[in-house]
Amino acid sequence: MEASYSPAAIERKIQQVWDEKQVFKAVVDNNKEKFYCLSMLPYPSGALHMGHVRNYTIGDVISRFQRMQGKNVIQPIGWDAFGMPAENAAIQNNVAPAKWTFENIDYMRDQLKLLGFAYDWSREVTTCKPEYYKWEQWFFTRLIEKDMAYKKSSFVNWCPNDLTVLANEQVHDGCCWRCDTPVVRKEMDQWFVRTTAYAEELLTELDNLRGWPEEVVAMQRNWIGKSKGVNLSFDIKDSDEQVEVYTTRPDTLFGVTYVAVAAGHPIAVEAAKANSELSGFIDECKTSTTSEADMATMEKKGCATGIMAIHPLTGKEVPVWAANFVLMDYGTGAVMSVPGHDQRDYEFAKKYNLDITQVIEPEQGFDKACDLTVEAFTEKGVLVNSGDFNGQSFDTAFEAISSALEKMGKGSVTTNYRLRDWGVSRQRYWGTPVPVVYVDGEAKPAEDFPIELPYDVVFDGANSPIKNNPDFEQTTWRGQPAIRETDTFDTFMESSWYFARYCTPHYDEGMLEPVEANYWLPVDQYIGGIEHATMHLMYARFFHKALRDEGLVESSEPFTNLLCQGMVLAETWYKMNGSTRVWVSPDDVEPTKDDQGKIISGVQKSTGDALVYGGIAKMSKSKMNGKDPQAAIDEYGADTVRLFSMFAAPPEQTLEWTESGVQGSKKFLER
Ligand code: L3U
Repeated sequence: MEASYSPAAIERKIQQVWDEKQVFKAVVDNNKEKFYCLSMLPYPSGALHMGHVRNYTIGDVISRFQRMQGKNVIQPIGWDAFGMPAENAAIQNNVAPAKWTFENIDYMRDQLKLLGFAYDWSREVTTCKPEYYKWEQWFFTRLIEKDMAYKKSSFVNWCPNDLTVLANEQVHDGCCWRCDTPVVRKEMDQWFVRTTAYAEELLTELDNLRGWPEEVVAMQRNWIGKSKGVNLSFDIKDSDEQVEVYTTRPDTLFGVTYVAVAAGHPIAVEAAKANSELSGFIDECKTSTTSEADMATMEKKGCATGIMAIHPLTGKEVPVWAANFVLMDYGTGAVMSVPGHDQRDYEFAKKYNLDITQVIEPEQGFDKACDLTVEAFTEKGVLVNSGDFNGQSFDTAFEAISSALEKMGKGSVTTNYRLRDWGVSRQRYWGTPVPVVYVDGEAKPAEDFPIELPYDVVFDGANSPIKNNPDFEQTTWRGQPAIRETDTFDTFMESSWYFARYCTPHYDEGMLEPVEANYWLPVDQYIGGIEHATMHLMYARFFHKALRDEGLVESSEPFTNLLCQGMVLAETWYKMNGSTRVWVSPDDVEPTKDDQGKIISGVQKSTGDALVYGGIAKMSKSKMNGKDPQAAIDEYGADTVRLFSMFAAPPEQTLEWTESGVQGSKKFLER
């Protein structure tokens, strides 16, 4: 019968053989070397994107190559299944996040199978299942016990639309990265993981990551941001108080003309009691951003506190200003301002008419002059206007000035990192419940795992259904009544250790079975997008070290080699509707090309409308230029899609999706 030869029937047959034989399950032969190949696990967003296809095809080809080299290979896959998209879908379409997530997983799993990737499905991990996250909860309580996790009240970036905190990196131009709502500052209790305890190790081991792209290593180094500097204090006039500041440029100390403190600094807050202008300014700062990128570009504003600080070396008085670009939870919440040699301080001084003093001059032969009527001179050079230190170079002056401060008991040399502790609390529902209970208001690490997130919930607007919910909140701890924490973890928690769990996915005596885990780890080849160069890859490196220090793994780094695949691009086309561009799918375009094959114009097939060519861009929903992998598979078959993904560009570079290119791949296969 014809039906039995239909593509769907053949697919089913292949599927069946696949499921029964589990041909790609890793069988360990002790005489062989191991190879752990891992592509970043997907969010179950609904359907595969071409970017996934590319990422996973690269991983599949590497695995196959290693298998053919005779190695024991594992190539696992799973689902990064918690997070806000499931909740937003729930709020919009009235479907429970769990149902939405599991249905998406089923659909996307079928798509991965259709593409013929040789995953070991027996290792599939789904991070929203209690059998997975209960170990994360257990581990977090271990971190609390070791003082590697703690609760602290702090100012956070708050998205009033999503009702949750955002990491600095999730704030783009002062707005939420997901919904574009302006972010506000809010003070609240948060759970933190002490990533800074590993700052030095995270930095030094970058030198050993020779199999990582240099670009990613540089981004990590920059994120850790180690600097050597001096902590010093300014006495406050007519008071016993002092202001502590940190500087990497003690050589410019004689150029300090004011001290800038955060709006929340105790000195500013105290002074504001008798100063309504200052208290108004402090209130205004409470609603502005804390993102570093935004700090750099936003308008610098300040307000004089009326307080004078005393320069530790010259004894001169300098005014103390409250400024919106200084953050209370960053360093000491105060900076010494050297407008002659720092551009931000310069702009602030110009705006508020504060003194600008030159204390550094360019070294002889240096190609840049110092002209303080135009801008600050920020290079290192030779000291001037600096008393006994005149004529000294940066290094000499660093030593001399810091030891002078040390002798007076007014300063000390310290190392500082830009890296912050990782705030892991989210106020949303669809995440791992933070495993903490409160007994008479006191936080206690939970003792029974999992603390299950109820799957069956009803949404009331954007509020988390486990908040103000007695069924979830009320519990006991060692026989006493207790209240559960209702915050959940940042989803980066789950993706920080999934690669380890894949080694022993069904082990139920502990988080990891050490023999298996140590056999497979570290991952030999990791493949994923450059968008994870800092947060995910830093958190995973941190977690691996924390797992090591818990005695669960022996290695110190999780990923030996890293490949960041390039973007998938496609043509964009639009027509004008008044002054707005209406994007049209490239599939619906009949282009006209010149002799060289260059696109000149195009016509929309479905309407006959004239179109404008918008160039090549990353596939995106907004530009309508995403090619649905499913449509491509249906049209050309999985082999063609895979072949094209691998051969149209080197893995690290951008790949331009063109129908003619794909047709060429198909012809090649047919031959
Ligand atoms: N779940 C996370 C994630 O990014 C990964 C954790 C390890 C934190 C690639 C694209 C992406 C990533 C162009 C896309 C992998 C979509 C999974 C995905 N990808 N493009 N999940 O589902 O490259 O870089 O978003 O390596 O449009 O596919 O992506 S994910």
